[in-house]
Amino acid sequence: MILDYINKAKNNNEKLLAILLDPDKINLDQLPLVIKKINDSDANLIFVGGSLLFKNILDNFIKTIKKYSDLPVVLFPGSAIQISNEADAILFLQLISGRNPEYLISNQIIAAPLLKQTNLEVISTSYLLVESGRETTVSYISNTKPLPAHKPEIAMATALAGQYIGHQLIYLDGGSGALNPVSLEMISKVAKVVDLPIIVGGGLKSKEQINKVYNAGATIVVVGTAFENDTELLNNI
Ligand code: 1GP
Repeated sequence: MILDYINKAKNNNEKLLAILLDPDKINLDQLPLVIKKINDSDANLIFVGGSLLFKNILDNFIKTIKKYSDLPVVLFPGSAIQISNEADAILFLQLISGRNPEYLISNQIIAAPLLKQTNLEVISTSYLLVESGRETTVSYISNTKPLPAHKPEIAMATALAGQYIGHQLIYLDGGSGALNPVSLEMISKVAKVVDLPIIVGGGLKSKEQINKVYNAGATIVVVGTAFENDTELLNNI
């Protein structure tokens, strides 16, 4: 089970790296080569998702990943339509930094009966979108205001609420292509207040940055854009 794997990593103070693949940004015919790069990197997990999906290829995209890699594939959905039984697990996200009921409960109600028909491991996840220097696609599409970057105490209270609600993971995200990643201060303060494994992503571009994020308390770092730009980046993290 993937959640067990993540919890074990947290308990043993091991760090996990997830590469985020957006089906809109990678063509199916390029995918085998991209997967080979991922297999050669330090990645432990492959996340698949995006705020929008221009191409209706999710099943084939994940089938192709599975053909070339043994790494677990976890859906990181932008909405209830991004479900595929080809993956191993899905982050069942609640966008709790925002106040839009569509992303707090409506998408979840639409997704629930569909998920019941799959074998996916459903991992309930607090999703906190953090302000990162310019408007991100997630903020625009979800019609939610991100959490202020300089207010770690709001992030702490929000993450703690997610834990008490019963979520299993906390995801602190600056949004894809964030100008400024989530601050180390915010990560470490959230890590001190919650017991759950913390995922951090958005705008991470270098090994140094990634290692600092781990040291601040993240169990999983997610890299999307920087890997798309340089597939060698994630060797020897
Ligand atoms: C976005 O956390 C992910 O939701 C990854 O962001 O594409 O900036 O790496 P990047």
